[in-house]
Amino acid sequence: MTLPDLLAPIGEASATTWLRPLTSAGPNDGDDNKDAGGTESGTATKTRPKTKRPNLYRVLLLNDDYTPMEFVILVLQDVFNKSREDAMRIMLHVHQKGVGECGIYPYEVAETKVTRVMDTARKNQHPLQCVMEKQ
Ligand code: TYC
Repeated sequence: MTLPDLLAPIGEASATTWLRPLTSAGPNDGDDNKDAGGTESGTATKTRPKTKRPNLYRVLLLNDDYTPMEFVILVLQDVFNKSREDAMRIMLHVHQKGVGECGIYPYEVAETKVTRVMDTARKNQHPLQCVMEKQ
């Protein structure tokens, strides 16, 4: 299995994920068909309130044959604030599948976590790789 194959299911989320349903528009019900008194008038069209897609990034850990399992678990606990149990589960997932998600964060948080993983791996002479991808 190649890296692109492994990453494929984690690709772009559909744009429709971010469209609010027309029938539940929130506090302002999004119905522009009312006059000042709230009475229905005009043509039956609805508008979607503007929703901004947050710029979130998925931080992924990649498998290799040399980094000790215990080191990966400690990195997941330290950098990603995982419990020992979650860290073990994620490490084993990466070990078996080749890649796994450590978390989803705004750009600068994700970047800092990737840097911390790569720095600590290099200092300890492990080939562990960590990457981020736009969600
Ligand atoms: N495959 C490594 C081993 O057998 C363990 C490992 C797990 C390495 C996860 C990297 O991201 C990783 N020692």
